[in-house]
Amino acid sequence: MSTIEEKLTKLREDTLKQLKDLRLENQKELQDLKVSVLGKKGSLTEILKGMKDVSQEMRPIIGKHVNEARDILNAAFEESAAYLEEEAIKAQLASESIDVTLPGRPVAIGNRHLLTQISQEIEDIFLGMGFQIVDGFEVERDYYNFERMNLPKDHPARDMQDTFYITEEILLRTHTSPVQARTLDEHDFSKGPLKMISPGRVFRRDTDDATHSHQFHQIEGLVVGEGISMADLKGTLEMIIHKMFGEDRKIRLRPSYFPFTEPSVEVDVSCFKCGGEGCSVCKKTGWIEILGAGMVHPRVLEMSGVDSERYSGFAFGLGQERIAMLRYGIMDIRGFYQGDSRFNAQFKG
Ligand code: FA5
Repeated sequence: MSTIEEKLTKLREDTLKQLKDLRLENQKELQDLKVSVLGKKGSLTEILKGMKDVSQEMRPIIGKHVNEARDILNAAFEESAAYLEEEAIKAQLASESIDVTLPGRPVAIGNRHLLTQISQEIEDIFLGMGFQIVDGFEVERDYYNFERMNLPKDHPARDMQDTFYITEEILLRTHTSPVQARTLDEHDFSKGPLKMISPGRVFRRDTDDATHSHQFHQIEGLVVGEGISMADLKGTLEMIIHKMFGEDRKIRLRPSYFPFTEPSVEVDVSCFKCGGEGCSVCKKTGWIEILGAGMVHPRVLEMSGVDSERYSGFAFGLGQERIAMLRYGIMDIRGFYQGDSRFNAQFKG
């Protein structure tokens, strides 16, 4: 056997043994070994350098052995690489296995915002009485927000509801009352009386304090038909307030002024904090105002082309935040808008 053949055999045996002993996690070790054996500067190339000393007739034989050794080693490297890869995948799968017997993680279930709950509850009560629910525009025309509510330009009562103007003619609505004019325009009285409520967001240039916000929610109510009287208004208001706050809650109707109703009233409910004694929440009066109401002003009907001699109606606008505050003893209106889930989670509905 020539020296080259001996070297080849030894290289083959050593390499195969090394491959066997290779640590499983070690792809890099495998790669290094391959380079050191089969690479350009590897042991096989080194052995081949001895070919120049081999006789002419022996060269093809030795050459064949070299090729054989190279093929065997290449195949062994490929096999080891595949084996290592497979083992690595197995190890990864084992470490990531799912234990289906473990209990599941509880999913946090949220709840509707308290203001949504209040408006849905009120909607349900009125739907049960045959009212329709109407949507209005938060960005409204001065014409509907004021003029059609009997507040012509420069009317002093506009000062009660200053707002945010987008242009001279377009503003953020100060109340849900413009929906009255829009639905009166549409309603066909030959088909029966108009009975609607309209919940939504309104805006005012009010100073924010514990009970006032520059953005809040109202629910407008409107009933127009033949023979509708103040007694219907009072009965409806008493019914809704008792349903929302309980039969024993005290209610007070105070004469008031709104340009779009005549006569007008303001409705107060006895204070949730002091029960009527007088405290900081009710500003020492014992009462908290929750809504404005009245008999629809004949001019509002006429502007929609409704015959005010034949038809009459009542309207009201209640503050949703006030209702929620009264009901749950919420001391600060700002809690509704801060997006703190701890606030909302208290009212699971
Ligand atoms: C009005 O807005 C009238 N449009 C209501 C009305 C409708 C009267 C139909 C007659 C007929 P007022 O400005 O009083 O009225 O507001 C109605 C209710 O909204 C108040 O009773 C109060 O509960 C609530 N409210 C008013 N201003 C604020 C505010 N800044 N923050 C929170 N709630 C408010």
